[in-house]
Amino acid sequence: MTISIPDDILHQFAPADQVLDIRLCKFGHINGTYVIRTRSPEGERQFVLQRINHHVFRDPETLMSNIMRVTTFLRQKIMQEGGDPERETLTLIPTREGRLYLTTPDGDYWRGYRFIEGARSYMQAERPEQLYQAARAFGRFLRRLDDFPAEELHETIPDFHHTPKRFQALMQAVEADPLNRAHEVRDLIALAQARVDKLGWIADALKRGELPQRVTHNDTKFNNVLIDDVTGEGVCVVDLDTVMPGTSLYDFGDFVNTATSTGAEDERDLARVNLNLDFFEAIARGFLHETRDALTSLEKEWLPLSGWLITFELAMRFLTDHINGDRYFRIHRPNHNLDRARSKFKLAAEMEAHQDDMARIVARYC
Ligand code: ADP
Ligand code: GN1
Ligand code: MG
Repeated sequence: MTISIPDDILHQFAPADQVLDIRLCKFGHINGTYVIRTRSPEGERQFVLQRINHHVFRDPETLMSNIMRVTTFLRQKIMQEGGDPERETLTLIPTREGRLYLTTPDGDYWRGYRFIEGARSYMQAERPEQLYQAARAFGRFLRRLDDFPAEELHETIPDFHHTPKRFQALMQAVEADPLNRAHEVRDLIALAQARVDKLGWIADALKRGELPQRVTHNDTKFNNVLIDDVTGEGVCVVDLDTVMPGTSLYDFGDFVNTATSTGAEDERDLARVNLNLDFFEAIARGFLHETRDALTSLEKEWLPLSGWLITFELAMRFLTDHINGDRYFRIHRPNHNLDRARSKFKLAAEMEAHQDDMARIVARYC
């Protein structure tokens, strides 16, 4: 399929006559990501062009200001540590007019990033070592932002990981039931209702000030880390739209959620969806390698359960979107969000059954 992007958009980031080809990157569920290859007198190069989903991110301007501040801060930190700021953090490419992003007359928002060469992301891990490296990258991201004033960042999606509010949103969807889908998913709704008392512990502890507020990534999916082709290290954390105040438990929990299943996120054969404890161990080892000295004892104590909570939360989010008519997550087939929800509820059940194993593993690396 030939992809075309209007010249007036491309032109803001590269002269249109230098564009060799455009590839669509299919990894994400939210934004539209394209890799543009160009040829100029200086040679061939690539850059990333992204259309920000402004239905999901309602205030792109403050979002972009978060990203600018965080990447500038990271660049300094990386240089102090003797690292390579061109590869270890994202770099925004300003528009020809010197802006951080482009707004089109139809109300779309576009931004450019330097392409990080010699690295790529993967949908699913093949070996525990890859997860160890990716977990280290997310842990390093958290550690490097330890002294960034979290309260100065905007909340790009309010209450993003507020699990009880995610439950309420599910109940509202069931109540409204615009496509008459709720009766087909009664079993899943009942699963969520049966655990309503177990959903608030992180939100409540944050409110009471028992957990430190940190700058967190909040979307720590395995494919949001670029893995170096040669060294295998997690070289750069990408997808910074949800970087905002949060807790380390969101980032650890979400990574466990996206990376420990033996099946795909949308696997229909639930017999294939089990918890891979070797993968979990690699994640705990990598994350704690970077964050052990920074985390409080309560954060460490709750790490094992955070995986369950964020998995359960995502299961409810997929189910909510299915009932609402697939308005949030991009789908590629009918009932896609329902398949994702079933797979996530199964993974969460596996985590419930293996809590003791997970706690034993985390304790080994604390
Ligand atoms: P989404 O919000 O849709 O998930 P991402 O920002 O995660 O979008 O981008 C989608 C994919 O594009 C990433 O998983 C990664 O593989 C790739 N990617 C993003 N930014 C870069 C970059 N600067 N260099 C190389 N690859 C990138
Ligand atoms: C979305 O954008 P992407 O694909 O990296 C979602 C995450 C979910 C994830 C599930 C902003 O992430 O919260 O965990 O899908 N991002 C947003 O695959 O909602
Ligand atoms: Mg992504």
